[in-house]
Amino acid sequence: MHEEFFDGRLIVKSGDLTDETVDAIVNAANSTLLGGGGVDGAIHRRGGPAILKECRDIRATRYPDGLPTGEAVITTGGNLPARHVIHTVGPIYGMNAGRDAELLEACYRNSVKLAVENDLSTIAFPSISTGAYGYPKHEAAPIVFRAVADLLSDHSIELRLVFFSESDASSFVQHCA
Ligand code: AR6
Repeated sequence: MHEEFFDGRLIVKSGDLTDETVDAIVNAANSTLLGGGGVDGAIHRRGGPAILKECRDIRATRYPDGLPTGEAVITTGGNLPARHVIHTVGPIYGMNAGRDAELLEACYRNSVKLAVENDLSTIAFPSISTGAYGYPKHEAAPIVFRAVADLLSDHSIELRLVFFSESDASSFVQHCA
């Protein structure tokens, strides 16, 4: 599926995030920045070692204790069609003293902030935290939609929300309002 909102500036679709030809795709990483499963694994597999090398350098120089939840950093896209990867750490659902929604929203906001600072204007997101990190998809949907609506009104950017399955994408559209 493929649905457009806000005059085409938001695309909600199903597919593999690593296929997106955009300025940046966002990685649902963990605080180690050293890879993992899910979309993180797919990005590093297809993007190649240049991404991991930059992540290691970021850990060594800026985040020796790991990237905090809700923050974002940027690397090359390596061999991906996307020019860059923005790595953010979503909240592990239920482990943040009631701050899950705030932290999920921060992932989207800080990723876009970093993109804009780097003069990037097309950004594709996965459904952060809704896999291994257990965020219920119907609960994440309105939080993400509101965050994205605010970001589109504040910046001249184009956003894509890329869901792995057709049913995740249509469930998002059903629950986002
Ligand atoms: N393209 C688009 N969406 C995908 C893809 C893909 N190639 N692969 C998975 N998804 P997850 P999280 C969807 O688990 O919940 C990793 O091990 C998936 O269906 O990737 O933030 C990290 O290293 C789900 O809806 O991320 C962390 O340790 C969504 O992406 C941890 O998992 C997010 O699922 C992060 O967990």
